[in-house]
Amino acid sequence: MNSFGHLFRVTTFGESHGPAIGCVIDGCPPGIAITPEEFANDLSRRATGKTRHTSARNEADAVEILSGVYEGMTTGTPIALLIRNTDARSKDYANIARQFRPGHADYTYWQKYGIRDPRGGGRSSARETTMRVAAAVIARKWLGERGVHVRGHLAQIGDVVPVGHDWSVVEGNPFFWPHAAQVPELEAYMDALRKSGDSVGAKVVVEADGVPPGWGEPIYGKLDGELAAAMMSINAVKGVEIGDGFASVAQRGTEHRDAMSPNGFASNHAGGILGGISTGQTVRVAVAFKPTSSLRLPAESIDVDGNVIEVVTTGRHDPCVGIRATPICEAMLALVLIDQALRHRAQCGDVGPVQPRI
Ligand code: EPS
Repeated sequence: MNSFGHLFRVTTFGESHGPAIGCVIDGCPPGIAITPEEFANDLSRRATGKTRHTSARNEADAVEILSGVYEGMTTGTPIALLIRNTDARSKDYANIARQFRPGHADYTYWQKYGIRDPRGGGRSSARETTMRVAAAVIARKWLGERGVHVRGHLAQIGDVVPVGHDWSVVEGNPFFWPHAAQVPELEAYMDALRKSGDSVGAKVVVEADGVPPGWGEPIYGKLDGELAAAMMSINAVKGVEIGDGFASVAQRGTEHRDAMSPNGFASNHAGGILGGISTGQTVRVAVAFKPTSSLRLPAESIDVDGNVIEVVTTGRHDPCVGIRATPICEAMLALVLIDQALRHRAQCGDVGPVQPRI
């Protein structure tokens, strides 16, 4: 399955070291103004090669719009976006083409298909997430015109957590970190980690403001259910929380419930979703990323013939893939929201900022 969404349906294709990656967006509303240049900012936020803390692969990530846009406007027909791969170094993967990296999808791809493209992780590479971010640029424009805005930040690297929170500093450092005073500490942490050859996990928090009450299907298409599936579809994700998430386990009902008054809710433990439907509050999602599995530190493993081997991964890899995951999680949040908004409009007829029905 390489398609995502019901009405705003995104299909991605391509491998890390193939000639190109791309997507087709079907069901996009007509009349959204869009130019190739508008993709650059979000794609650059996600890209490798921008700082020493991510993989050194340096892709231009230039978007070609092949269809669905006429005179700078979406036409309602399928939108095809293409990005050519220009900086793949497939020789880095020659030694491990028949080996499995512990913790990597190359083992399960092999078990499932009996064949895999080992170059750059093939289809399992984070390279694929480029197209989700590209598709979400269009989704975010449509949502923005309706007062819905998505943003995110890194909320943990290893055991380091933010000790302050200021949205205005998030875009000003390479970690999407919400507390500027900690950035030198993170730089030193990542430099030491990279030197050691090891990797580390991370947590991303994304939020959507301006979501009106009512988006989400009550049973099988719950907004939180689709958000969990969307976030879990990102490479290296091992956990998703909505609102207070796993902290809810230790809470009492009197603490967790969000009191209501004519002025709105007094708190937001629910993360903006009740019964699978948006409440009108901020939708809040936290996403856990595992440590990257491509390591130059030797590990015991097997090859495709079942022989015991010692695997060493050379080449360019992220020591913490979560560092550039904030734009990807934002993209998935936006893609779920536009799809749910269109479904809500199809069934209930209203979309956009509405007054809570209380
Ligand atoms: C990746 C390995 C690296 C990363 C890549 C993801 O690729 P390569 O080994 O070809 O240099 O750079 O990520 C991207 C290129 C991207 O755009 O996200 C991996 O092992 O998943």
